[in-house]
Amino acid sequence: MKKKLLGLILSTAMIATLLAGCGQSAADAPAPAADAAPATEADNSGEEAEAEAPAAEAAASDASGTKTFAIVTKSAGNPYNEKEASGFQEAIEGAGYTCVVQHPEAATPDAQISVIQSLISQGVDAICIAGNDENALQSALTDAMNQGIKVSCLDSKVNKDSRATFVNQAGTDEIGLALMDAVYDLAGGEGDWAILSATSQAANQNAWIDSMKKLMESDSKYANLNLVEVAYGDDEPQKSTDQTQALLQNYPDLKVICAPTTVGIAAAAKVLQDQQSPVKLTGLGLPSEMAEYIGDDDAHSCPYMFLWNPIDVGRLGAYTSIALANGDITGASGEKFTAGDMGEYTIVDAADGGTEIILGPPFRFDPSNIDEWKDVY
Ligand code: RAM
Repeated sequence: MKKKLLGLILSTAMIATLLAGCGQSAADAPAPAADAAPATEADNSGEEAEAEAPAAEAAASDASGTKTFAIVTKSAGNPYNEKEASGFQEAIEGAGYTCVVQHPEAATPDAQISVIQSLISQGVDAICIAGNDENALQSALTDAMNQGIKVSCLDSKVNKDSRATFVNQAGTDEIGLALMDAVYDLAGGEGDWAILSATSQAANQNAWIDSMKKLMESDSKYANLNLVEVAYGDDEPQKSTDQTQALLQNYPDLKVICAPTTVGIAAAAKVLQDQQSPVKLTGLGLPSEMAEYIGDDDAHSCPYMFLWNPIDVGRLGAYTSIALANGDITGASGEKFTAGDMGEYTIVDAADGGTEIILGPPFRFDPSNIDEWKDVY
């Protein structure tokens, strides 16, 4: 039953990926797949993740020599992570290898450390991880690398000593600028605004927030904007809802909330729209979850938002893992490799002294294109 469900998810993800393509241009977007609905909660459960492990364990020790590639997401129950994993799995299995998908129970480093330890004992060939903390996984990932496992990260980076390279969804400052300008626009250039983030240790959200803060300090254009609080919803829907309500209560002059997390923005969108709040919302959201909240009028809470294709983040993570495990790349800056049908990518220097591979620019979703994308991812 689970296999059937997984098959269905994979085939819809594959259709969606083919339709969405690696490019992010809405102009090029063909009609979206009607059945590419987001995965259900049940599909994301930790139980599902655990159910994957024994099969992979068998495959990892398979004398046929088939390589086994693991993806470790931030946590179970997050449709973004599910889509990322589906792209990874599609590319790994499409290349004839074995895939292990692990969604830790919570978005914490501790939950990831036990998953990493179990993958080391299974003898997987590569681990691609979305880090729940930049530094706390170093010891576990170093153990993995010492066992010959190729370690890379995607979505949310671990520090440069804990990885060969990092598959970054888009340039960090590019995302920071897009979000900052959206806040500026929606606030009318001045007034109180707040951030609703994921966990306080999430490297990706923290990097985007730092980038926004630096822009506010360095560019007088943003001088009249007042960031009142960075709240943390921990990528949990209920906590994100509670934090949004607290922001509305504590800051009566609040004009804009920016949520650089798909879980946070969906929760905030519902609170604002249900309350018919005049506070406007922007950030990073999944079109499938945000379509009902995107609109220019008072009845909608989010005029526009940004994202990239999470399925493609997973696919690029998979092709990077394969190239590392096959010795085609080491993760050094300047190396090039072919990421299957996604084409050639070049590894570049990252700001933290390590390296990264950038998928592409962030894409803006608004009333003009949201219907095209809501069934894709
Ligand atoms: C959430 C996660 C993920 C991030 C997206 C934008 O789903 O925190 O790491 O990339 O939002």
